[in-house]
Formats: sequence, structure tokens, C-alpha cells
Amino acid sequence: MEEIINRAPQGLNGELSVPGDKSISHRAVMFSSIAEGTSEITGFLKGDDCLSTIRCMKQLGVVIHEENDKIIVEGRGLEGLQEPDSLLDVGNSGTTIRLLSGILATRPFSAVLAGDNSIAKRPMGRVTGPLKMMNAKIDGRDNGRFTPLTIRGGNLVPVHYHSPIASAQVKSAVLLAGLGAEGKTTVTEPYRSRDHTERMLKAFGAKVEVEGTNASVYGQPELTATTVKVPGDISSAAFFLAGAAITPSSSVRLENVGINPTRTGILDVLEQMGADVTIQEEESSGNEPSATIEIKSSRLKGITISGELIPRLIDEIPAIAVLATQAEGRTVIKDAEELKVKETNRIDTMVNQLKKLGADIEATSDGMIINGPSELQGGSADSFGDHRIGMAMALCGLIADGPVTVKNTEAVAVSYPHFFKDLNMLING
Ligand code: SPQ
Repeated sequence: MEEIINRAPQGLNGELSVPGDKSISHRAVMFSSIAEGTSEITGFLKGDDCLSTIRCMKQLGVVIHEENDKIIVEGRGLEGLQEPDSLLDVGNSGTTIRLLSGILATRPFSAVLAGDNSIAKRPMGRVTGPLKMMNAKIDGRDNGRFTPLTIRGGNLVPVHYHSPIASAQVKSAVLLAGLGAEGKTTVTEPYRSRDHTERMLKAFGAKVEVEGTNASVYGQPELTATTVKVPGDISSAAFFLAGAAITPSSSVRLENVGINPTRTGILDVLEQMGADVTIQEEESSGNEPSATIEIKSSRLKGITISGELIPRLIDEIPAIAVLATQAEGRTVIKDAEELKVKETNRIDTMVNQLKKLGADIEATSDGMIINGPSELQGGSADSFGDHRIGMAMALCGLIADGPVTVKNTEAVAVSYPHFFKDLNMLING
């Protein structure tokens, strides 16, 4: 599939609720499955990745169905999961395979996990390494570093794992495995990564402690069913925030956007670049805060983005790269090597794609340098099967001097199935 995006002379205008948060939706289904009793999930993201999680949990014997827009999960408790009789296919979803590996490490049966071509290239040793330290038996290509993974778990010992990277998937896999070990399991990270696992495990009744960059769980808790309200995904909202900021005459209002502080780096960046943003926090319901965010187009200036900010906006960097092409001066993104191991190498992909449309952008060993503002040209771009690249490149069409054709747009269904419909709605104001 391909989409053609034309210049938007009237800007982006209107209001919108973006779909549910992907990270929270995955966790809601997994944690409901390993809790006792029936949980209800509202606002669940029906994107391809989260549907992969539902499919895998069903293969493990969990009954999951939809009722009036709610996802109902009949939890079996951790011990109630069953050995799957076929391969667990995670599709394109890194979160599914890495978090599920942590859960499966607790179970004394065998399961095989694999996904698509992109998953086959993504590093799994970061998760299988610490899980093996906990006693799980894991094999896979290159000694368990790549898919397909075979996991036989049980009899785990707790660990204090010092992760070399700030990764919520690594942290979550180890903490979930820690649920099956007797005693306290701790993960220490160089910087704090998104904390949805810690917040949600608490809501299901686990004993969780967080102190600075340490997160701990106590093993063998009784997890009890609950209700999860999933807010809108700030990573999806980021495309409209960036689009409105760079397209003259824009004014967009986004409702019910999750503003968990471990995810709001994009808001810090917009503010530092001088964007016209208003954030009105909503009354809290559940464990995750949300807000209405309004943004208008404005003059932007280049900034440096690095250090602890990076894990708080890692998935927004494709959108930020587009934003930076329209900011006055130099934007430097560093400490972002992790971008190389996402659905694509997001440093190389964004740099090559934006260069083709006339941006002044260079890749560095750990990020990119963008000089702006530059007049983008119409032309063709490709998602290369990466949802965030497809959506970021679509934004270029809004301001380029000719239409931008984005190829392989079916990938956006991973996190935002009706992205182009919503984008067109705002273009037509
Ligand atoms: O699930 P997947 O494929 O890894 O998705 C991505 C994305 O862009 O949607 C990354 F490619 O988000 C990750 C994110 O980068 C989702 C996530 C989570 O839900 O825990 C954590 C981040 O990854 P990591 O490797 O830093 O833990």
C-alpha cells in the first residue's frame, strides 16, 4: 500500500483522540492473563502488535474476548498458563516477545517464540541473558541471541540485574520472571525507562518498589484481576504534535493523551524548541495520568537532545527528526544508539529518507545532526515496514513543495491503524 500526502496550505486543524497506548495495552492483556479472575480493559489499542499479544496469550490457554469495546480477559493465574501446542508468533512486536519471554521463564513447560523478518534481526540476548542467569533454559539462533527462541522455565532464582541499557522491555522481562522466583528481584538501569510495568503490576496486587533507577518485585505474589483504563498513546500523538508545529496555520487539540513522565520527552523537546503547546492535565483515573494537549504552529529553534531524555522519547525520534528540519539552527540527537535496533535502524532510515527530500541531515554514531530550516521537496519515501518511519515521512508531505508518496504504509497498523484517516481529517480541518 502507498499514500500520497499533499501540502496542507490551511495547516492541520481540529480535535482528535489518538488510539490507546501500545505499551500499556500489551501489559494490560499479559498481566490480566496471569492474574486470578476476570479483568476489563478499556481503551485497548487494536493495532497489529497488541493483537499479536492477544493471540499468544490465547495459545497459552487464556480466554479473551471483546464486549462493547472492552477487552475481557479471564485470567488463569501464572500457574494456570498451558504449554502451547504450536509456535507463538509475535509478528512485528518486540514488546510481545521480550515481555512474554519473562513470563514464560517462570513456567515449567516449553514454548517457541518467533516473529517476522524485523524481529529476526532484533537482539534478544539482552533479555535471554538475564533470564538465563535466573535459571531459565533458553536456546535460539546464535546461542539464544536471536529468534526463534525456545524457552523452558521454572525454578527461577531472584537476581539483582544491572542492565547496560535503559530498556523497559529488558526491565519488564526480568521483573516478570521475578514474579516466579522466591524473594526480591531488582533491575538497575543507567537511566529510567518507561515504568508502565511497575505501575500496572502494583495495580494487580504485586509488591513493587521503585527507588531512583532501581525497580524491584517480590516473587510469588497473588495477582488479582482489575480494571485497566488505557489512555491515548503519546507516541501516536507525537506525529500530530510535530505535524501541527511545523505546518503554518495549524491548531490541533488532542484529548486523553497519556502523560506518564517517563514518556513525555517529546513535550520537553517541543517546549525547548519554542513550540506553542498547552497541556491541561485531566483528573486521574487509574495509574496512568492523561491530558488534553493543544498545539499551534510556531517558529522553532534547534536544540540538543541527549542523556536521560532519550529513553523518555526514544520512539518519537523519527517525528522529532522531521520537526528539526523546520527548526532554525542545529538540532543534535545523541546517546540514541538504541535506535539502531528498532523495527529498522531508525538512524540510517530517517537520515536517508529525509536527505532524499532535501533535508540537511547527517547520521552520527549515536544519533543525527540536522540543520534547519530547509525547504523539503516532494518525492517518494518508504516505511521499510517500520510504522514510525511511515508516519514520520508522511509529515514531510504537509510542508514539501510537491506531493510525498509513502510506500509500504500497511506497517502503520502496528500502532495506529487509522493514522491516514485521522491525518486527512486534520488536513481538511
Ligand atoms: O514493541 P516494539 O516493536 O519494540 O516497539 C517500539 C515502537 O516503536 O513502538 C520500538 F520499536 O517501542 C518500544 C520502545 O522503544 C516499546 C517499549 C515497551 O512497551 O516496553 C519500550 C521501548 O523499547 P526498549 O527496547 O527501549 O525497551
